[in-house]
Amino acid sequence: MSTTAAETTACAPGQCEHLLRAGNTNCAGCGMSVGLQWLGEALNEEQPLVVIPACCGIVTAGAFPTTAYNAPVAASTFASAAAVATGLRAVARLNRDRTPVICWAGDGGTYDIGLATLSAAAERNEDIVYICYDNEIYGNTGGQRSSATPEGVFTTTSPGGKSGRKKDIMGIMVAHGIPYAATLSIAHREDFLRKMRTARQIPGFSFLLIHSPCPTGWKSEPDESIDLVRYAVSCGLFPLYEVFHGERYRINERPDPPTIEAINEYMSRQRRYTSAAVDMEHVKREIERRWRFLGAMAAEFGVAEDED
Ligand SMILES: Cc1ncc(C[n+]2csc(CCOP(=O)(O)OP(=O)(O)O)c2C)c(N)n1
Ligand code: SF4
Repeated sequence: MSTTAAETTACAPGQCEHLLRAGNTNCAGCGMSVGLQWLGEALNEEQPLVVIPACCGIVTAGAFPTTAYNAPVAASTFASAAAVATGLRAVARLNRDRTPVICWAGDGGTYDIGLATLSAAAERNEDIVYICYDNEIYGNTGGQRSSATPEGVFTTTSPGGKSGRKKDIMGIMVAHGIPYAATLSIAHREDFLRKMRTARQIPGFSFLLIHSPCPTGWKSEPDESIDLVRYAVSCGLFPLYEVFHGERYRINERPDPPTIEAINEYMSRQRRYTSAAVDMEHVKREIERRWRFLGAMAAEFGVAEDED
């Protein structure tokens, strides 16, 4: 009997869950490390093909012939991750192989430099899971601002604190009408794993956005990373929700009405926020505006918990 490509790339039993091997170069407290470990767990012994553009995640791979990834990884240019994944998917399809093809990219590669090929792959509804670990800066090159950087954050290229709001990448991806888009937090493990599995199971293009703490860039304590992203969810700054086929919304966690105290609990533990540049009333109004929109969409076009 012939061996399929899927069989030749299958992990040894119990091995694939360790997509990220020990001894990698990620900083202590890096959200990317947790995200990669949970991605491996969610795939449940399926070995993916992973495409990674320039970002901290490709530094993690290390130098040939050693690597911290327990899967084949293709390093792409910043701008081409989704196009390279499209090619890998096409070859796999010729071999009748449903090996998961995953893009793993930072916010610089997603919101900014890779957006054109990301949009094109989403529009063609390629059978790819595109995952953005959003640490809200260009981390790998020392912490420059990206369009994911929140208002008021100090970076090397926004020394007085960034002006202007964080780009709504979820809104952009949802507008493509893709089968699945979702936000994930490493402080919400079950929700995280479920969304990873949903993305894998739904045919066509999925987009996952992980809020990914970066102690080096956020100037926070590594052991506070999980607490920080938990605060971001509970104060309403990072909504946990999913959208099916560009129109059916499900909110996974409803925060209390935002308060300045709750927002401050999140910001004050990170030295990247310049208090002079943060207009807390404005941040609170922005959170309320976002939640009015999400609440209205879920009320009008909601998906029940047991309906996908
Ligand atoms: C076209 C291009 N511009 C700039 C660089 C240099 N560069 C490599 S990684 C990086 C930052 C990536 O930021 P992000 O995608 O947010 O991932 P992170 O480093 O935060 O993990 C930059 C600017 C590059 N490799 N290619
Ligand atoms: S710079 Fe930030 S994103 Fe990059 S490895 Fe360190 S903690 Fe992770």
